[in-house]
Amino acid sequence: LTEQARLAKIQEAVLRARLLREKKDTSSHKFWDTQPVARDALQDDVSKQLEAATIKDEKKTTGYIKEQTVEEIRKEPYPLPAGFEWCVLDVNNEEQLDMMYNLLNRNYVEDDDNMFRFDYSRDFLKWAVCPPGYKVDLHLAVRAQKTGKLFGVITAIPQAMIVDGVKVEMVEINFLCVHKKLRSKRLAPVLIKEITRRVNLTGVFSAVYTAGVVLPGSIGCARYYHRSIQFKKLVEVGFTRVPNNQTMATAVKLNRVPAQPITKGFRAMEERDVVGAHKLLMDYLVSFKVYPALTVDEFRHWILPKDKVVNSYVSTSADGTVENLCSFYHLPSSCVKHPTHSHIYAAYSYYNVATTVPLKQLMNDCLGQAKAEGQDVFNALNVMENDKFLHDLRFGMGDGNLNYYLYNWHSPDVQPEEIGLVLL
Ligand code: MYA
Repeated sequence: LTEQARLAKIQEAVLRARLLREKKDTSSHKFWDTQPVARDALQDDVSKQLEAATIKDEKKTTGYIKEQTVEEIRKEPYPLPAGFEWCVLDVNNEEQLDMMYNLLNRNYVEDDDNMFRFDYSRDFLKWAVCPPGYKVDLHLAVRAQKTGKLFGVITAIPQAMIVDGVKVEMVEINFLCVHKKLRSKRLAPVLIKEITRRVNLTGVFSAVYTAGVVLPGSIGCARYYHRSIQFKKLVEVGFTRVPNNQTMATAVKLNRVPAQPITKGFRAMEERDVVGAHKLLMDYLVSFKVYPALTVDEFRHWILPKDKVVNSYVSTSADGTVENLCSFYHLPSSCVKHPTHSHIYAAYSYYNVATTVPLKQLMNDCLGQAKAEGQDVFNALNVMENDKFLHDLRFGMGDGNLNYYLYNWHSPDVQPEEIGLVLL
């Protein structure tokens, strides 16, 4: 590097560091401080930042934070508090699926005002935790020894990731949940340590996950945006409000979506599209810093339409080449306190690639389909190229951030538009 280029790089690194500082967590964490996740080495002293940036520039920024072998991994499960035991959940067994569903339905993620709580459907849970190569042993739960009642859960599924051009075998962690009655008793760290041990025994040492909370190990932070579809209902449940300069009638009108798709040949994706759509997506994802290395089978599992779970649409050229792809998954939230509305039906933007029409047009068609599928709102993160349509298609910025994390893998910090990954 020339001296000038080197200085420019350092200045950029310092600026990024400053911007990231607000988002990063520098407080002490009894559990996380013991784990192999990226530390936030940001310091107030600018000269130290410069030094750190210079060192970082020369240091390799990829690889394991802690090198391990399967032989070194503890063979026995971690101990649980008296009265509790480990179990695994076979979600293909209706009774066990029900147990998982009920724990999450009553105890999983809520908004800051505790008005809404995620209500992942049973079919969704089955889909989410059983991709090709899944292991029942990694659908881990804690139950009461006497009653068999579930008090905690955490899941891991296999997923190779590409991070800054390097392919890494990882797992995706999701559905960490502790029953409300057992909160703040340090059960979460035990669940995390035990799933880590089990994953390590399969020869995998890194993981990817997202969370609303800010913890050590974050590599980037995205924001949720919301597009009202059933505006009136969303006002009734307190999800949104009529803007000061609008009436209900104008707001409803402004939030209309196309009744018919504009994109020529737009239709639901089918098995015959899988190979072509997989190529289209993987060719597209290459331009991002973090994305899943999906095999054709994994792609088929994640994207082919499944009633009330995932919808996907394509358009093709005359010879059947898939040219455009858009998709969303279904994640309703229970309205915790509302007397009449039980749920908000929400579609979440998944993977979208537009090559022959503007992305904005494709996503507008996608909004129309979401409405036809009974959705009240369409949510999207500002990841990938989503910024290209959020404003024009009337998405409003939400108040929730979603932090992206890597466990035991060095990664550069990524901006939302450098992230090519949507977790469920
Ligand atoms: S994100 C969804 C998380 N779930 C919810 O938000 C549901 C509602 N909340 C709950 O059920 C509980 O509040 C949970 C914490 C279970 C979240 N990720 O037991 P505690 C740390 C990681 O006393 P509780 C998702 O599913 C916290 O900083 N750590 O607390 C991805 C503190 O540590 P430290 C978290 O409130 C999950 C410690 O836990 C989270 O009773 C990825 C306190 O424990 C969180 N979301 O229970 C998990 N929230 O003192 C990591 C709190 O150090 C996977 N904490 O600050 C890592 C990779 C593992 C595999 C590796 C393989 C190689």
